Amino acid sequence: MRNIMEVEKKKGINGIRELDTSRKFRYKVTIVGDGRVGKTTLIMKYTQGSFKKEYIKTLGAQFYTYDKEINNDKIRLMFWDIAGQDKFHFLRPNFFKNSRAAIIVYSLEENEFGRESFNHITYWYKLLTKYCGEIPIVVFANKVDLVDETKINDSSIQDIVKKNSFLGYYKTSAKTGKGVTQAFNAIIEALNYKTLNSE
Ligand SMILES: Nc1nc2c(ncn2[C@@H]2O[C@H](COP(=O)(O)OP(=O)(O)O)[C@@H](O)[C@H]2O)c(=O)[nH]1
Ligand SMILES: [Mg+2]
Repeated sequence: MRNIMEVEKKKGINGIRELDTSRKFRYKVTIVGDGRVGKTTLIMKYTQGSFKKEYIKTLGAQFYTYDKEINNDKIRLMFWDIAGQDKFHFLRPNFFKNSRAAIIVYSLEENEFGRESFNHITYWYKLLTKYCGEIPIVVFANKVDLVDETKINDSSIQDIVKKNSFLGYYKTSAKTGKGVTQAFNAIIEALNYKTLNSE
C-alpha cells in the first residue's frame, strides 16, 4: 500500500507556483477491548472532538478520522472502534483489515468487570494477530482515576506486555485526561511514518 502522495503545488508570494513538499499519510488504527472499558471516550478525549465519525453498520464498527500535522506532513489517523457493547461476535475480518497499529484497552477498576477486561487482553491479542499479523500493539490501562495509582501492581500487565511483545502499556484516564496524549503518542511513534517513505 502506498502511503505517500505529493501535495499539489500551491501559489507562492508572487503568484509563482512553489512546490509544497509536505506529504500525506493515512493509517488505520484499530481499538479493541471489552465493552465499557472506555474506548470511545478515550478517542474523544484525545481528539478533543475534532474528528469525523462514520458508522459502518455491516461491520458493527465506527471509525473516527483525525488529522494531525507532524513536521509539515499531514497525517490522517483512522481510529476503528467497536460500535455498541455486546456485539463483538459481529466483528468481521474487515474490521481489522489493513490495520497499521492497534490499541487494546482494559479497565483498572477493582471489580469483576475490571478483572475480566484484563483477562480478555489475550483474547483481543489473538484476534488482532489472526487478522492483522504482527502489528505494533499498545495497551491502555484505563480508568486510572478510579483506583489508587500507588497501589497498582504492575507485574501481571508487565508479564503480558513482555510475553506478547507489545510495545508497552500506559495508564490512562479518559475522564481526567491523564496519560491519554502520551499513550496515543506511543501509537503515532509506532507508526514510524517517516520510514514508510521507502515503501
Ligand atoms: N471514571 C472513568 N470513567 C470512564 C473512563 N473512560 C470511560 N469512562 C466511562 O465508562 C463508560 C464506558 O465508556 P465508553 O467509552 O462508552 O466505553 P467503550 O464501550 O469501551 O467504548 C462511560 O460511562 C464513560 O464515561 C475513565 O477513564 N474514568
Ligand atoms: Mg464505544
